[in-house]
Parts: sequence; structure tokens; C-alpha cells
Amino acid sequence: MRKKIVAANWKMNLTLAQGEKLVNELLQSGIQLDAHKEVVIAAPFPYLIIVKELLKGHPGFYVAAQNVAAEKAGAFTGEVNAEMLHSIHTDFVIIGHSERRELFGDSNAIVAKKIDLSLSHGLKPIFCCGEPLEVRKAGTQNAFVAKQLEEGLFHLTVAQLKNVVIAYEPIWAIGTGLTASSAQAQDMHAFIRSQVASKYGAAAANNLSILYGGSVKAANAAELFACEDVDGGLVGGASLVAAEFAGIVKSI
Ligand code: G2H
Repeated sequence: MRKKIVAANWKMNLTLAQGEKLVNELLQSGIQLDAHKEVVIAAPFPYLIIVKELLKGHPGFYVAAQNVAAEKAGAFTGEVNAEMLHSIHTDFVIIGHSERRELFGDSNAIVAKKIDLSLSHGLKPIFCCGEPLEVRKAGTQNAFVAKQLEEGLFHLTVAQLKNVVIAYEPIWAIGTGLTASSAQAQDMHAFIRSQVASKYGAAAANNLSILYGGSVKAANAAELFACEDVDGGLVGGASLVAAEFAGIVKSI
């Protein structure tokens, strides 16, 4: 049985005090996780150690970085590498988020390097893919996402893929209040799983968690997560309010 995962992506929001309050409220919100359910909190770099500490003693809760350097180490002022993240016990790392692709030039080739460095340092990548509005309007979203998978992810071995989570985030649904319909999400998730199956086989595809991201909230989470190939969500705006995020987690 594959894992159901809800990941909070705080992005560049919250002070440390606000983040600590949010985590504490979340832990007191009555979330029940079994062995197949995980909650991941992608906090800004300076808070990772502290959030990890707050989550101690709460099985099923993990921390993620929102990005990682594409280089191993050295003279790269301002960058944070995979080894550093591992050394502070970070569990996951979001790679290839559309905001990084659009605003910071993360190409498929850079994404692939970040995936490799993360895996070689024991971090689990949350690999993001998804098409812009013009591609969706042209009806070529499958080809667009297939290329992202091919160039960013499909160089991995089947053993490496076991430690990867995919997040499908249509760019037109991110932070816009527009959500893909559950049918649109299911179609793309099934397509992604079929691509993984043709490359790595049915067992690998069936074990892979594929999250949906893009204006997920408590009010639409249950319908999205009920889709056969939607294994949870990557949540931005709605992860900044404890009751709202807890509502989403309770829908997996
Ligand atoms: C997509 C998502 C979280 P939001 O970026 O990764 O953000 O839920 O605000 O659309």
C-alpha cells in the first residue's frame, strides 16, 4: 500500500515564532496518522532544526527543505547543500517547484542534479512537475509533464525511485484560487503513473506517491484525495493556518 502524504509548503512566510505556534497548534489538533500516512512540513531553512525538534515524539511528522543547491559544496555564497540538510536531519526536500523553475531558473537539468545530490545524501525528493496555462489551453499538458519527468527524474534507477515522491502542480492553479477539478487531477496523476510504469514497471508505479498541489484547501481536499491516483497534497497558502491545514490532513 503506497503512502498518503500531505506536505505543507510554507514558502517565504512566517516568522520563527509564528512557525512554532503553527506547528504546536497542528500537533494539538487531533490528527491521527497510521503507518501509511505522513505529514511533511517544508519550512524555511533557518527553522528546520527547530521544527524537527518540535516534531520529535510525533511519529509520521517529517520536515522538508524547500530547495537545495545544485552543487556539492564550495564557494557558492548563500546556497545550502544536501549534506548540510542531511546533517540537521532533514527528511525531504522539494525540488523543481514551479516558483523555482520560473523565478530562479531551475531547468530540468538543474532539477536532475538536485535530485541526485539529495538522494546521495539520504534526503527524499518531492519532485514537482506541472504545466502552465497556455499548455493546458493547447491540450498538450501530458507531453509537457512527460518531458519534465524524462529530463528531471527518469535517469534514476528503480531503487532510487523508491525514495522519491512526485507532486503534480498545474501552474495555473498555484496560489490563484483555481484548483484543477478532481477529474483533471486524476487524469494527470494516472498519466504520470503510466509513464512511471512504462519506465520502471507496474510495481514501482503502484508504490509511488503522487501528490496534487495548487490551491488545495480543507473544502476541496477530500474530493481530490478520493481520486484513485491522488495520494495526498502539497499545500501552500492553506498550510499557514493550523485549523485549515489540519482539516486537509484529516482528509487523507
Ligand atoms: C503550489 C502550492 C504549494 P498553493 O505552489 O506548493 O501552493 O496551495 O498556495 O497553491
